[in-house]
Amino acid sequence: MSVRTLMRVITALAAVHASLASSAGTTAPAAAVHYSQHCGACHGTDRLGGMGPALLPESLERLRPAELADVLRHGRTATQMPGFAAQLDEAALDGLAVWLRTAPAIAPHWDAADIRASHVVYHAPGALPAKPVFTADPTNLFLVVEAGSHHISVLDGDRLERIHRFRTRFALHGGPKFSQDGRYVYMASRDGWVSKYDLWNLTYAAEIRAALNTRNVAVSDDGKWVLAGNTLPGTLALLRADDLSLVRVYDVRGRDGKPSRVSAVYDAAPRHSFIAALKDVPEVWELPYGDAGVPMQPRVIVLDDVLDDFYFDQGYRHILGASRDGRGQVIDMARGRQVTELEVSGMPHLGSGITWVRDGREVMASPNLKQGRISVIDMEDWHTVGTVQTNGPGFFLRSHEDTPYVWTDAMMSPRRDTLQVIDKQSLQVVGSVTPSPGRTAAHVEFTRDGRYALVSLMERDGAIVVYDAQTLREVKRIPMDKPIGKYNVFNKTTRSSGTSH
Ligand code: DHE
Repeated sequence: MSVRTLMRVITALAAVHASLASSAGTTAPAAAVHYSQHCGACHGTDRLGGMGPALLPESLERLRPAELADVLRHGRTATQMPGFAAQLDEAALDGLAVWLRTAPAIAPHWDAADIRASHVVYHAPGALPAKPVFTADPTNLFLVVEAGSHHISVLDGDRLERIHRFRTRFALHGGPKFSQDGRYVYMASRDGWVSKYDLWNLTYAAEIRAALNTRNVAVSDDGKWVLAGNTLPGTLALLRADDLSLVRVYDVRGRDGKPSRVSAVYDAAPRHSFIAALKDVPEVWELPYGDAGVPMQPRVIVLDDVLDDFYFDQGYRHILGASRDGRGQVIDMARGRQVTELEVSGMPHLGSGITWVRDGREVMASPNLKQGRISVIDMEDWHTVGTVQTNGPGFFLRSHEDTPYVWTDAMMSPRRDTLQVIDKQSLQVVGSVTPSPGRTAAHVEFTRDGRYALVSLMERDGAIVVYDAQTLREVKRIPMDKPIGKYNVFNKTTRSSGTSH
């Protein structure tokens, strides 16, 4: 056993001991014992994950209490997670659920040495042939993230058929990011794993655990760098894109030293920089790409307010941001300051914003997480040119240069089974599709020619439902296990204005 492994075991034992000691007189000691008896082998004695995902409060944030209770009792289908209803009584299971949502007495630690120790290179750069092993057009592939059992399906975008399916790390989040030639795709899991997958050879190239909890990754358009934005700990991890080796960890703190989680990282290709949005301090960081071996120093833009959600114009000259109290602002990247306020209401989900040209002017729209309305904003003078009433609050908005329509969902409302189709010029709802009544449908992506729209039926026995983007008629269904997002190589690498980047 190496000194590092020994230290980890001692820390894990100390954590169990501390949680036993700190909670004497409650059910926590029993829960800690149950954890080490039943969970530790797969999820790590330190709760940081192993064969199973990390079980820290941050990792469980998105699981509703009823869902956690169900998983503890009955396990998860199509995974190795068993249920414990036969071994533990109700009180013990409830106690375990509470304990899992409580932060460990000793804060989990993940530094540069931990990151480097997690690094695996499956195929060294240049080791595999630079030629696809399949006949489909590699620029018109779709990647579909199936959250049910943590897989990605690779679809041929011309024949609309699955050509491959592979297992991913637990709970990918954020869009996978492609290299410019479309050969490699970089993915981040909520548990902090960054994976590089070789799409031409259909195999993983490298992986590294950049943090214990991660938001997303961005890839520089020169193909050299990957930046991971993390929430536990609050860091940015800069990786070399060729083998994912760690270059540098930035401890994220405001000017007053206050630590911050990272909301998200973006590649601002036209500016040759990364942009990191911070969650706990009113700052945005810009990190110019450096040459190999030269770490990038952040340029700090100080804001009036912490921004919760962001949209960048196509040239990355402006950031449109919304704060938690619903205030909107436009920040000029060159001047490094707010230039105007933005008229917003409800909670616009600017991260899912898109742009198109209307009456010769560029306009932008985003779904709203709290209201059934979409505001359309002029990108030159920032005034609201129109508001579209929809079925209810939604999460994603999508279009394509070669379609006259914008598609929106209402997945945060009782009408979560229906997507509405809005005319880009008249701003009127002109149609709708309901793939399966009563079942959640959201997230659209178009084929590279804009002819077909692929919709996710986000259920365990779900599907990708393909629609003719002109007639709105269903063309086919491809069964999937809770498909969430889907990503077309061409639309992403050419930065189509109808999709996210
Ligand atoms: Fe996401 C992208 C933030 C919850 C599915 N989500 C993003 C991005 C951000 C973000 C900042 C852009 C990063 C990128 O693309 O690299 N998401 C948040 C949240 O703050 C929120 C509300 C709470 C949280 O716990 O993080 C949240 N997101 C969710 C979900 O519950 C979703 C529906 C299911 C899930 O898997 O977590 C979800 N988010 C997505 C998807 C994208 C995404 C599918 C990529 C969209 C795209 O098409 O590019």
